[in-house]
Amino acid sequence: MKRLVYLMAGFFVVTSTLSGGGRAEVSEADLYSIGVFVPGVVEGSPTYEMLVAGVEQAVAESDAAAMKVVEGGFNQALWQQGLTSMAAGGEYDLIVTSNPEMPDIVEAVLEAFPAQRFLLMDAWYPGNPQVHSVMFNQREQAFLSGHFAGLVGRSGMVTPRPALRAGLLAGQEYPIMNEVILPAYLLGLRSVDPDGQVDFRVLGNWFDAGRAAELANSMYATGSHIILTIAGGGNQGVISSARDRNAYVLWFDSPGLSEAPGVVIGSTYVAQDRATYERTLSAIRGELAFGEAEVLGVADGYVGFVEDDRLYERHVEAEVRQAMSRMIEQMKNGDVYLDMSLR
Ligand code: RBF
Repeated sequence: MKRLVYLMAGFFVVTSTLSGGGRAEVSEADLYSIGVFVPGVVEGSPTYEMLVAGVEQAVAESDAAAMKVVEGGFNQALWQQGLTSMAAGGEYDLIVTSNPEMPDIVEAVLEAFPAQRFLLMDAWYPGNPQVHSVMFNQREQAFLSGHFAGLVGRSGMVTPRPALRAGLLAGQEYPIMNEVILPAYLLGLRSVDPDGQVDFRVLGNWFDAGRAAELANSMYATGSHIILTIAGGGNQGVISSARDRNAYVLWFDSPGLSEAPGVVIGSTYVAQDRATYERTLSAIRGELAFGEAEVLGVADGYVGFVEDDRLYERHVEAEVRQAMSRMIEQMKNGDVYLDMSLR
């Protein structure tokens, strides 16, 4: 049984999740204590929802752990302060968080609190004995998205057009977005149409669905048949724009076809929930290798494209699905490999 407590603490909303049952012989002080820092808010953000779910599952499975979720909110200038106060309290055996920018943000916290351990998801931080990090091969993930966008653009699902144009909406610009996701998405599109172009737009935040809808309207009006949306709560604005125009949306990170059946027609996923669950459980058991940085991709089964969904069969032409399966197979068996290192 789970007990959820919502508290307002300064600018943070704090959620405590403690397993209630079967705890009689373990006192609070003996529990392995986990603080989850969400850089943003949980709701509407695919990677953060999976992050919290993964830790919850690990805590539920262990009879010796407790967790608390701290939402850092959308003001990024406050995140380091939020993490510092979590570490300063000395309350947590482990702080779990997720974001490609976290390595820079935790740097000072690591130095100030050398006993504090971190599990950084969706981030790359090798060689620090306080940190275990897990990064997903988003080059593969974005390539699959672009390849699918190209296949759909050349199918009977859209009116024929000379050169393909596919949209990408990002919450903000950051190195992984500009140097990995955007170029790999373009590469995937051009694997189908060598003259394909990506219309890249930036929302400027991770919540404004109204503004996201305006940007999406403009992208569809200027020829994009599909938009890959990576904009947190802004994603809902892209869906409403696509629905009005009978256009298509591509989801990222969590299986998203049921977000808007027939509108969200393709979705990649990263198994952030499973990866977080597994690493957190290892940490609780004292088995997690701190100092290690992992990169997980398609061949490892942690990055993929959703095929086993009836909505996918219903709304995507068989030829597109078959071509997509062939590409996924080539990535699984290593014939197609996209290196995740930054360059
Ligand atoms: N993704 C979300 O879904 N919601 C967010 O609030 C969010 N905030 C982010 C803030 C920063 C500074 C960065 C670099 C990324 C953020 N992301 C957010 C993106 C997310 O962590 C992940 O990188 C993307 O979903 C691509 O996998």
